[in-house]
Amino acid sequence: MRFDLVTIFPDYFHALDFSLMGKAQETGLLDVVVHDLRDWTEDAHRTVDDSPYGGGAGMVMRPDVWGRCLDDVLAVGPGAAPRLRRVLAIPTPSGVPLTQRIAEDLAGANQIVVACGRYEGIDQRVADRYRQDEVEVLEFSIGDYVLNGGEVAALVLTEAVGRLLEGVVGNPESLVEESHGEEGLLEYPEFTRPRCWRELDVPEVLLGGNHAEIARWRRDQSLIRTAHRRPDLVAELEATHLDIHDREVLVGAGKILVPRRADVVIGLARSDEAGALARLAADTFPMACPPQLGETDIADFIGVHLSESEFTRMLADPDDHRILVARVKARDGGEDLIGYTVTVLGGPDGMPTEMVRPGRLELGAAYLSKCYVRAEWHGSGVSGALLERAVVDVEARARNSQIALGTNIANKRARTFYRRHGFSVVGRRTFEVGSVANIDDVLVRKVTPVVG
Ligand code: 6GU
Repeated sequence: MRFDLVTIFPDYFHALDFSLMGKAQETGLLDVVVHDLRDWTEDAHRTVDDSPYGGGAGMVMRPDVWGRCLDDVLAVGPGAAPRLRRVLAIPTPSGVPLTQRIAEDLAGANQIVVACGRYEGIDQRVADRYRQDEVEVLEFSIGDYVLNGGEVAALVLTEAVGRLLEGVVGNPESLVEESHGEEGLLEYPEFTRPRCWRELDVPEVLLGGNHAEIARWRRDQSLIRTAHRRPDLVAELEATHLDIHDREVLVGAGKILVPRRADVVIGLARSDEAGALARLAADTFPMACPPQLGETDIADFIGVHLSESEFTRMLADPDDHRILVARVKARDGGEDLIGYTVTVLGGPDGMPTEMVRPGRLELGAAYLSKCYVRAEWHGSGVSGALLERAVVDVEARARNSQIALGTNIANKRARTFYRRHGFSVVGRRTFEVGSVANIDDVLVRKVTPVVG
């Protein structure tokens, strides 16, 4: 591959004599030729620019000087080899954004000529004329900021394309596992020795040899980073490439993709949300009930346990009743509550004593008494994100070593969900809904209190 870099500052490109680009030039994988545009001027002052037609600040580079130069460098016209793939790349802040995809495409060219403009740029007819000469013309930008000239962008293009040529980068594997890979996710963070540096520890999971766990952690980090740093990339993600765990992680980072794209925030319920919580609870509670339960029994339960005044009471006691909600931006600009959890941290009447199973369920366990998401958002990952946030919240309060819950034995969906989140069945309890005594599985998960 041959690069011809045309500039009025040839010294800029000494940078390409170092490191992998320097080695690629020495070994002949890469041929970089730098040209001084002023060699194609014809006046004593070696002038390359003039004032813009139509007025305005700054100077514009003359097409006639560029034309003589590019004719020579591209060897267009009679005698040119037509099968060669030639590209004229023109750096400009108004060009198309340079991407890895474009770099990969350009790596298949035979010759790339980069025309570095200074001042306000190059007369537009230069790009337009060479397009007619069966040269691929690419006006490109390297980001949304303004540089003084195209030289730095030319360096960027040369390195981005050059490193993709076979043999330039020693280990070709390092070309595939990088940010902006096939998946469209940013790379996960990397760590090396020392294990503890300035009181910062390397994440524990990376120190063990559990490769599945490490892969999972790294993917989580990639998803979270991408959501926080590059929402534009999240918008491009293919929902079908994301499993339920991926979706839960993305929800924790503020992004829902399924069933429709939305921004979501999980946080503690506010004291003025008792009414909204009661409505959400009344809408979602019936879904967890077994089919044989009558409507009046369900309505009785909702009236007694899920009333606005019950939520007001719980919200007034945030030390013991932790209520987390998931909020999405509503179409009218407001917010909708789409899911919630209630965790009772304990104290004398915290854990329902009928749930306690000595040796398996501790008296001091936190009790996840509610975890519900509106039916239209099932499969979004919101419930898993809420549950994991509830666990973190329990851990942060450092009062409990377990979290326990009950779910109707007929609710297979719930049992599968809680198992996937590290819960296991330790026994059963009865759970009254209206006049009916139902049988629940009791499930438990260990939590690790955060000390300090
Ligand atoms: Cl390619 N050229 C200049 N002058 N400024 C830029 C740019 C290019 N890309 C971003 N800013």
